[in-house]
Amino acid sequence: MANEIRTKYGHTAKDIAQDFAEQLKYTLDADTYHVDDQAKYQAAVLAIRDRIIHQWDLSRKTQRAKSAKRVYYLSLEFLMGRAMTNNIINLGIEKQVKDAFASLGYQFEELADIEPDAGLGNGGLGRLAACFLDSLATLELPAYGYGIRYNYGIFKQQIRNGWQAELPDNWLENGNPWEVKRPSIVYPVYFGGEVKVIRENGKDIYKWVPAEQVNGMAYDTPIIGYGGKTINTLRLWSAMSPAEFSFQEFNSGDYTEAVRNKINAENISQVLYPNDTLYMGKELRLKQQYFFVACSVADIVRRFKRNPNYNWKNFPNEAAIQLNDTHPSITVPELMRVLIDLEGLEWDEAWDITVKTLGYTNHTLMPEALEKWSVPMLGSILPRHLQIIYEINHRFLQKAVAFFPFQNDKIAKVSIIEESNPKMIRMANLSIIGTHSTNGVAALHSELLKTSMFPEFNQIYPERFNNKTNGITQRRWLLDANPLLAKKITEVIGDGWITDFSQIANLKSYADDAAFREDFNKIKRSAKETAAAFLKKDCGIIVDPSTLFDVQVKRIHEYKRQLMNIFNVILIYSRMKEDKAYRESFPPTTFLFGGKAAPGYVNAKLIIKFINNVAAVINSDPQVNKSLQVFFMPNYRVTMAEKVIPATNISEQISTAGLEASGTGNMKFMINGALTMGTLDGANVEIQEEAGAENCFIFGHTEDEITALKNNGYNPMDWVNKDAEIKKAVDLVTSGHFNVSEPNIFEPLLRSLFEYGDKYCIFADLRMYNDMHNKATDLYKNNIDEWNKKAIINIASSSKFSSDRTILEYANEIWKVKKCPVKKSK
Ligand code: DL6
Repeated sequence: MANEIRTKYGHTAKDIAQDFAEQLKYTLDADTYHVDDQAKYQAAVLAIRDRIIHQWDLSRKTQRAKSAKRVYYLSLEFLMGRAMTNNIINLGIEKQVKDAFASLGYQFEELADIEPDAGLGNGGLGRLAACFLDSLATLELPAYGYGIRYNYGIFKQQIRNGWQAELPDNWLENGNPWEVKRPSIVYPVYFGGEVKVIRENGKDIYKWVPAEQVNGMAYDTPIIGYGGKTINTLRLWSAMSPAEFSFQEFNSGDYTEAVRNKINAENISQVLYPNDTLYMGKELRLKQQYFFVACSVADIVRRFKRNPNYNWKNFPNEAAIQLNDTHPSITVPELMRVLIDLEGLEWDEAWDITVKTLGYTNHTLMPEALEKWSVPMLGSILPRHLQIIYEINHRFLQKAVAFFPFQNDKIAKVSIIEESNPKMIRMANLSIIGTHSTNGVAALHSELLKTSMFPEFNQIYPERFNNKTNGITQRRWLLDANPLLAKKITEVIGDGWITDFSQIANLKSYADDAAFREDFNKIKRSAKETAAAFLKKDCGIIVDPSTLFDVQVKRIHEYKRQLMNIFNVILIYSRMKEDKAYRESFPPTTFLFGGKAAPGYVNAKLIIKFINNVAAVINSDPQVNKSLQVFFMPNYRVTMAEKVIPATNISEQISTAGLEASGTGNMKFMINGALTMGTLDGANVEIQEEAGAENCFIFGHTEDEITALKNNGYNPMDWVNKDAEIKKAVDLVTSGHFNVSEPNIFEPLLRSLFEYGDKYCIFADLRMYNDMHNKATDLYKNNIDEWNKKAIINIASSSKFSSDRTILEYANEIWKVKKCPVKKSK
């Protein structure tokens, strides 16, 4: 038996090829001759998955045997992308797998290309969660990611006549061979009904009598640490109707009601909400949040209670629960409910446990993104939780009054309840009050949380506020996404950087090595060719790999200022049209834009249309199109990022200072040797600190200056009128030059700029931006060697931006969790 297992799950190319053939034949009932691509892909995944299962099981058993404290990362979003290449790299079987498929006449890359992106997230917050899972497993920290198994991930974006159209992302259409369904791990989740108070032994007992039940079933995805030792779990919950309920109705003849209830229940995990920075207040969204929180808390409690000698006092020593933004913040009253109503603890003890167990990460400085739930709605869906929230608030306000005597304005600000009509529950306030740690995601952001967003809370709980600058995993974003650069780096500094990114600093001396710079140049060129081939196949865009690649990829949002970027392109275009010398001296450049707009965000969608219209005019103008090309790449996603980022020369990070919490795209570009064109916002500040100001192109008003500008009555027209070139560009736009056959379509954008005061201060920064951009293109054109030197210095200075560093800080300072090494089985 043991021999049989070793043969089947061995790691040689031959073992893998044999397993692949068996999966095709016995699991999928296909054979190597009559087989479609989907079956090939499924069999490939299953053959790889077979090599994960044993170590995965061993990881769980080891963590359990050692009673290790576990991290539970609760997130409504996990933007995982594809798993295939990443998994075989982390397992250390990349070569064997590739050889195995080659021996069968298949190209590994073609199989890998069949995998759909797991797009269960909107952008930064969801992708951060994915990077964190990779780091947790690689650092051998026992961890679970908990979220929702949406049937539909982030929509697919098509561009039709320049406009964004949204298509459903049915990513589970062909099943998901990576995941393991756990039919035995199912929890009931209740909604609605009422709370009865029963007096027992002189004590009030609260009994929630719900009106509705939904079940949550676990689906597990392995998260493989690099080296394949620790394999953690991403556990996603799928909503199901509880059979007993619908059967009752079915049997009593109410078939339609039974079906309706089933559909309502399953709706909960149907689709990811496609908004990242706008809180919508939808009932289904609240149900999603509670659904996954209730299942996750029940699962964590079940695991804790497996120890027959459990003692609730130890709960915070065994579990650290991190709330990824306020989306899972209903955990605060849910844990209190479980401890008090189900486990019989007293309030004070339950509160102590709750606060010690939970940590909260804030990801935004945009007021419109702060979640607030109306009291009547929350009360009708979660009546017991509303009671608990009121009690938390009551007790908290007694404390707050001592800090702010006779300062009702401050008390009103820190209250969990906003006294509006209807009253609203502020989830950020609840999160700060109900957890022991509130962190921002970059130094500037964390500072602004303390000084401008939550100063009163900082006065009450100064010890709770801290910073954890974001990071990205170098394994996906360099080793996997940029294999040639990764190989070159390993050649000169060894492969230690893969798991210890501080070693990337050893690359610094190579910035002075002419041969290395030359190699870097070739690698960048090759990455551009790869990106060009990808874009051609993926969306029919033809880019010229010999040009400078200037890239802005991220969600489309006014504060991220894609509009300022395209205005800069228009400045370049109009100058080229008039100035032959400039036209001839400008290095041929391809401006690439990518990103999704929230479907209901009218101005963001108009920005996409505007970029496309400007692109159409420029790309078809023979006077400029040799040197200037502009493209909007449809359906930007993790897989596209993996191709485009390694190919980039200029990384556009140009948000209005004080508004981007951190950014993580900025870090991905940096480790791939792009130079940052950016404002002093989010983690750009730290990128500049690490790389040195001379190796970045930083421009624009600082956060303080933006505040002062606004306080002094900022008027964009003043800035336009004092700059003839900008004025000309604005006139070109307002004259309809980019929408000749579509009169007035850009009116709303122009109104937002000139009638409603250019909220994001585009025209205050545009001149500095254009000047800095010209400086960058000049350098690229006139001294590519110096450019490459700066690029290498950037890579060598990027050690801080590894999510390994971020996770170690969370682990040591917030979670207090330790490594739990798992022995690697053969
Ligand atoms: O922390 C991850 C990421 C940051 O890098 C971005 O700067 C920030 O915009 C993003 N926030 C969100 C939306 N958050 N909310 N609410 O995605 O988080």
